[in-house]
Amino acid sequence: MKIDSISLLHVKLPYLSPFQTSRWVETDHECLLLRVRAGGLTAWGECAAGAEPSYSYETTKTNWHILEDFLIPAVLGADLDDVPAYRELVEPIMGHNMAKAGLEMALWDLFGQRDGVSLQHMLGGSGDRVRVGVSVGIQPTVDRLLEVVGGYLGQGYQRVKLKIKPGRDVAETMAVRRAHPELLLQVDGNSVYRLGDARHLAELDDFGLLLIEQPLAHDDIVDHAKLQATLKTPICLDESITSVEHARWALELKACRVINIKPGRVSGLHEGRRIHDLCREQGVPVWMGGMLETGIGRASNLALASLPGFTLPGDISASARYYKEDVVDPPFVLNPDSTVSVPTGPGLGVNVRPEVIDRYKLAEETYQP
Ligand code: SMG
Ligand code: MG
Repeated sequence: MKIDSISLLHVKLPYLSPFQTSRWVETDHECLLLRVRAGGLTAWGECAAGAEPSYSYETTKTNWHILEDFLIPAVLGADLDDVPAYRELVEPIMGHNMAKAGLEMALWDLFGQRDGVSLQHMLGGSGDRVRVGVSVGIQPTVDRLLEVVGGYLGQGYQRVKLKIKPGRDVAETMAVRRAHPELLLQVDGNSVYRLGDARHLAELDDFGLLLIEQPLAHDDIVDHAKLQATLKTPICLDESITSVEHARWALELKACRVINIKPGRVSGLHEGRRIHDLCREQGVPVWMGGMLETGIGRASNLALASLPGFTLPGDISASARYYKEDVVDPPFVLNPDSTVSVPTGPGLGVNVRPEVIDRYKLAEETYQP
């Protein structure tokens, strides 16, 4: 298929409230959106990287550089008919998974629209809705945390993830568990702990958690294996898993019992599905992570999360959890059973609102063959 143009749109959407993890705080969602035009169709993608290298080394600026200088020229110079051809084309480019995944998302959308098939169908997903939860950032006080969690439960979320860090972990988790004895509850350390914290982290074993997400360093599956051996609670790896090979190594080493899949982190939906397939073969549960995406990335996450191995609720909340207005219409809403519906239209199946993107746009550039 001949591509007519690819545009990069750098946007910055303010969050309704700041999002604080163990190591950084975000007040806005900065990311690159991609618009691909071909054969009279307009397709969209979204890169998961933010303004700062805090979750990953990638940023909006590194995404722009890698897309402008390598990925976009490669795609504009080729005649691609499917995603595997794109994967082969970008394989020699090392790293920069979020940049690769953003363009791959737009190509899935394009090929889906061309063939009149939904992304869910292309990926092999099924069902009209996906079980979801909400990720709650670190709050100023325990009372405020209980209030925020209570607010989300009132909205219908049935699974809560708490961000934790040293000094803000055991007491906070205990307070939420005491207030909500039956709640599906999990915590996320975002790489802030070290193996020396093993005894302390074992105190979390008392709270019936679904999992402890990425307690140790992003590149360390060796100490995660040592830690998992001392904990009752399953460890779930997030930052450490950037490919299906990493997933295989982590499972072989018994570094985790659950894996969180984020298409951006693993270079795209294609690789995300391979990790799903590997975990399913081995009976390891997976769930869909979140990067506080706009409705474009959210539609993509929902399609992949409808595959059968995604047996735990995803970090895929309603648009109103994050933004005053979303870039898609209609926005994503929470169903009363703590699910979000999977789009059914061709490709991503969302209506993108260019006027909203324009309101939050910092820069735009279009590239042609
Ligand atoms: O709802 O998309 C969401 C947020 C989910 O907590 C969430 N993501 O480490 O899992 C994680 C964090 C990374 C956020 S980085 C901006
Ligand atoms: Mg995480």
